[in-house]
Amino acid sequence: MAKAAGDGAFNPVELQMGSARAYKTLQELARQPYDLTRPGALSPERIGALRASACGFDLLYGTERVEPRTLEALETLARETRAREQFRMLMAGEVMNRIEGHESENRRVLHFASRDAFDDLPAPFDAGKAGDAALAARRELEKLKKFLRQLEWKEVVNAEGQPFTDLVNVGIGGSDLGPRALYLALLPYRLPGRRVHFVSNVDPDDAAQVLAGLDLSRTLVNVVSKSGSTLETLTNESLVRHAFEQARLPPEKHFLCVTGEGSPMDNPKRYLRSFYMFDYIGGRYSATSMVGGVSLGFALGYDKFTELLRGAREVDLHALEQRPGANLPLLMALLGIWNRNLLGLPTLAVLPYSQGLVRFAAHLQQLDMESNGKGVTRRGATAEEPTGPIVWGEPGTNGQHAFYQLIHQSRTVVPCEFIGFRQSQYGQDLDVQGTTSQQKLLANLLAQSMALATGQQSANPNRTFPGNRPNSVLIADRLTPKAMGALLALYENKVAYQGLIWNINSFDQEGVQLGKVLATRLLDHMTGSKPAAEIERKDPLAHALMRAARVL
Ligand code: G6Q
Repeated sequence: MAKAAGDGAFNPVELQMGSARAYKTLQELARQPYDLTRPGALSPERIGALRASACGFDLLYGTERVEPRTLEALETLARETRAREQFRMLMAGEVMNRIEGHESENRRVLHFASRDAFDDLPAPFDAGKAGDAALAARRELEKLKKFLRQLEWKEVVNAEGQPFTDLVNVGIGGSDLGPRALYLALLPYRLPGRRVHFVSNVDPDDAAQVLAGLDLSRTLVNVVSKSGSTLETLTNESLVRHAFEQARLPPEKHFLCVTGEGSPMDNPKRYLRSFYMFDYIGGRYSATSMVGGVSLGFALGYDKFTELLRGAREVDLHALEQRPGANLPLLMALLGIWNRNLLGLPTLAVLPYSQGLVRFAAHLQQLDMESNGKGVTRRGATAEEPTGPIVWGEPGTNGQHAFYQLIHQSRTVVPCEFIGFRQSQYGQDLDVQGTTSQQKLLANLLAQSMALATGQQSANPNRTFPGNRPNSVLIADRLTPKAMGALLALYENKVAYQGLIWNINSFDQEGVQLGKVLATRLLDHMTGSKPAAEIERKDPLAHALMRAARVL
């Protein structure tokens, strides 16, 4: 393959998965992938052998369509594309968010630094160009710790001297999905009497619904926007500020903000406290920065929030693991590449058997699809191979009663990633007809995984299920803050590994700009800030849009 395979310094953008020798081997193997439906194909030995464990999670992948030679070729692919070295370059602060030879973000990728807060968990290499990011993260964490203590010790209270009970997080995309998913996952760990609410949509009903029923006098509002210029967030901030003004409550005593230093929102006079995030942290990777830190810290307290960071940090360090088959995020990435590129399966269902993870698939949808839904390589060329899958999912067992028909029998094969926990979060369970609810939940998870793999033959064609539906099971003891941090980082690092192997930039998001620009043009027209005749003459697309807008 191109230059890359040589020793010493290499330019990651020159790595092409398609020209790796291992890729050719994988294409050969993909002509006859392991048949999970064959009698005895799912032997206990196989289930026991195709298993990897790290950071409290076990990955069972005997139900994927792989065998030892597939795994060997996938590992060789990782070596040929220098995946681990590239990952280390990310963590060491190299400028990896870029497209060579074209205008691009040209940034480091250092969400890892937001959890580099533990002296007992150092990186096994010189932090080099990432050192400043870790220092900045620790500075923000200190600010957060102080603020949370002030809330706890009632040094920061409302005008009547009462403690704050509620916090409304105003933000969208990466400034909403991750924090929301993590908050919902960790509800049982909340401090007594603390609740967090989320407003994201520019639909005014979102804010109206959240604000109804809140005692604003005891509510903090956390406005989160890295750019400080997102239309939805600024609009919602105005709606919520208006509600406070109507209630004769001074917003600057209730409003917090998380934004980029120097952004249009960086005006500490308007806020009770301002926290910062940085250009080297992408929105969808920002849940462990102050973007998630303020709302999660308010809900859980500082110590529990740092447990979450510790779980993520342990996984980041584990992601450097060299031993073949032992690096969990890399293994997940490689199995995903096998399904996506070699077996040609375009979607991925993430199915958590955990009510706490009710919004986790929504977060992963953004994390994966915005990162790896790319058609251009880091050299600016058209990507020759398919990249990120369409990610979707819902918690089990609810999903079983909804869309599992399709994943069992449709001609569209959907790879599935199951996630489960041995124990429930609340521990409130009962033996009903000989088993607990938690046992029923886990039995369903394992049964679905096996059923998808093996299928079923029947004389009745309508009761025939073809099987060979690749899937894996990720399992841990309990969904704690630490486990949540680890799970989050497992997926973040899986997505990053896939992008590195595909040679795409997983850290920009040009594709979300186009519609935004058009909407702004239409709004210009609605406010009359640009004469209609001028728009019609100069901009045929906006002209067409205005025609369409007549239905409004
Ligand atoms: C995430 C994206 C995007 C972003 C939102 C909000 O990676 O960049 O979802 O998080 O558009 O942006 P702001 O935080 O700048 O308001």
